[in-house]
Amino acid sequence: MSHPIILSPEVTEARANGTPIVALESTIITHGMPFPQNVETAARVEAEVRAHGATPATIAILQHHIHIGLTEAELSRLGKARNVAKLSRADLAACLATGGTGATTVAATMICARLAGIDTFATGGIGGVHRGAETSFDISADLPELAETAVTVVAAGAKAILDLPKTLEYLETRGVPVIAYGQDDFPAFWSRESGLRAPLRMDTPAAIAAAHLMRIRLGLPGGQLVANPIPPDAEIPRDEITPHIEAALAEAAAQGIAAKSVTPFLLQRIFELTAGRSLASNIALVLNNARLASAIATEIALQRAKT
Ligand code: PSU
Ligand code: MN
Repeated sequence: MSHPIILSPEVTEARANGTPIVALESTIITHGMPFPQNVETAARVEAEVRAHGATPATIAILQHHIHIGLTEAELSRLGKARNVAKLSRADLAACLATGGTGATTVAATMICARLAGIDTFATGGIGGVHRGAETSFDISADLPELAETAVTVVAAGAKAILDLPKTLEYLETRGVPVIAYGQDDFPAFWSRESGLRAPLRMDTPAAIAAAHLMRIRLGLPGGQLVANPIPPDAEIPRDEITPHIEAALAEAAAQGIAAKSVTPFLLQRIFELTAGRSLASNIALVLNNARLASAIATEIALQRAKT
């Protein structure tokens, strides 16, 4: 039986021409940013990938199919729609089977990218181990997915709404390479530094591409997390963002927010509490990740052609 996949015309053409493809997630559009900035940002991220020699493939579930690449109309419909399901590994198949509309998280986007033969994926921040996970057991399905699915994910690290030391410990346990790009410190989304040293550091897209291909040669099933620091001019100082994070976490606890609602609730509250500031930074770092992912995808294609 074949996979229920529909490639956009642009992705079909890229496949035919051998143009490198960069996967993009859709939960950042439906649950990570407010309308209309979500649709504008999605279009700008796609344009950034094209400007750097690769083809964007935003992934979402529409009418029983995994869409690899969305048309402009599909993208803006998704960005405006309400009640779009947030899909991770647990709910991807059920949404496809019932014909619902679904946005893919990092975990589900990795699964779909792998099925479509795409190696590289750019996003903003990944899910991780939540603070208080020792009692709530809230660990994002993004983390075990990185251990299982061979896609290189470029993110700006993880948000400080999470427990970053526990997130790094989990990834180490599951054998996921965490590679800081161009620095030693693991970046913390709005901040270039978290105060935690990343387990690995690489300074070029070529090195990241070579490591990706070597994992495949070794038969190692998982992916790589590339942690790309936010550009300096878009950074928000840690003491500025910390009180807003604390406030959002306290509200989530008071309102008993649980399971898959936790991350969207925190993201939305932090956007509201910081007004435009965090959104502008968020957009800048996603564009920055799209550029790096395009360079990595290009290198993977070049190096693969040589072997
Ligand atoms: N973190 C962000 N921005 C996001 C997300 C996380 O800074 O948009 C989204 C991504 O789609 C990620 C998902 O895969 O939230 C993780 O949700 P959860 O913590 O419920 O696994
Ligand atoms: Mn969770």
